[in-house]
Amino acid sequence: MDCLFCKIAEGSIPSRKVYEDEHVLAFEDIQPQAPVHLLVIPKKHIASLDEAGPEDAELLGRVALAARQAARDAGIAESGYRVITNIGKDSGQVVFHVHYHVLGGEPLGPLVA
Ligand code: IU
Repeated sequence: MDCLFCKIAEGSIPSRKVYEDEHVLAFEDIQPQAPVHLLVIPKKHIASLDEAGPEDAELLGRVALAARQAARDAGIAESGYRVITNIGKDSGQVVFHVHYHVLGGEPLGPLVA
């Protein structure tokens, strides 16, 4: 499987990790779109949220809670932050391994202007 985020999850490609447990990894986005821009991924390969099945429910809950924890650890939880996931090409998804973007550290504009 030639998947960049699988390689980051297994450690064969380095990343700036901010959270890791048995199932989930969070790391800094290489092209941050906000003062804090983290990516939170399951270590299991799932191409997008649309590809997830009922068997992934607990894992995706872990990803959501890891996003919350990473935001707290980054110091952006009190002022607020955004968690988003792109699904498919019209959304702008370019890496086909499900990931939640955690954005914050400044007031964020509306999602659609
Ligand atoms: P998207 O939702 O698939 O569009 O987001 C992919 C993100 O992955 C994007 O914000 C990139 O900056 C980020 N990224 C990264 O952090 N490290 C990489 O080596 C590559 C992309 I390629």
